[in-house]
Amino acid sequence: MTTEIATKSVAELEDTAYSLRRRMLRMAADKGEGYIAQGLGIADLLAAVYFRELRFDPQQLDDPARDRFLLSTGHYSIALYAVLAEIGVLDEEDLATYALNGSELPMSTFDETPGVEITSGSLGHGLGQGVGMALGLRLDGSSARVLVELSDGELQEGSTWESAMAAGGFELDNLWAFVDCNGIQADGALVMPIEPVADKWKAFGWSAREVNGNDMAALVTAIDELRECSGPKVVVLRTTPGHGVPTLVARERAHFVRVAQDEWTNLMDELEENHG
Ligand SMILES: Cc1ncc(C[n+]2csc(CCOP(=O)(O)OP(=O)(O)O)c2C)c(N)n1
Repeated sequence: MTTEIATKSVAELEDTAYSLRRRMLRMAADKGEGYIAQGLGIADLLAAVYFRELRFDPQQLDDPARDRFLLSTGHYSIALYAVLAEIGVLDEEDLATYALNGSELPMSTFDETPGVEITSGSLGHGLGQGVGMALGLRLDGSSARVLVELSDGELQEGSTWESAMAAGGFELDNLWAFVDCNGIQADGALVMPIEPVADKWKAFGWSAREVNGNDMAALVTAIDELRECSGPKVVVLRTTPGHGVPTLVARERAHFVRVAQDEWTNLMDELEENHG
């Protein structure tokens, strides 16, 4: 039995995204490092997905009728753990073990962690897995949907476009993609030119919207509009790595953040100061 987990207003979702960012900063501070900039960038997406779109019961994680959220970018795990704690699937104490040896919360996601649908880390596979799940669900006559997060870096991988073509060709109404276009990859800016992103998805038969992924009202509107469309749907999110924490936004190399212990307190102060 699936449930609508919650339907929050834009203002409430903004507060939820702030709460997710606080949790992420605490996790990174405990560990002393992490992929925090990307996590802060997609906090708004995770708040909107988990508190407005995804139909599933956190008490029944194996329910075959649940909507699935796949985080293709395994290294963004810190963001997924934050939202899983927010909905009560993970405990507060679990979060303090982020990326420690032997932890249930590895730095790249593992499907044995409660609430985590796929193991990731090797990029470029999430959309293909999503297509397979969406096809399987359709064959089973299920109304469950598959929502896949992926990154702009993954748009440089052929497997992503093979999957996009298959989804368009099979007219998968039950498949969504959310592309985090944060403009960075491991060593700085994106290596390959990927624009025009939305037009490429449309060419493969997807309905597409492009929004500022850190503007909750715009994000929610895009999702609402796409829900009415048939076939696969994609939201191209222009996000800012480190959103909410100016020092991280200004940081030239934000792919992996490691700072001194007292500096984490300053980053948390900045997040609080910037919360309207
Ligand atoms: C198939 C594959 N190639 C390379 C890597 C190494 N790697 C880890 S994160 C990363 C950056 C990828 O960029 P993007 O997916 O856009 O993520 P972001 O820059 O937002 O962290 C790379 C290349 C990987 N994990 N998987």
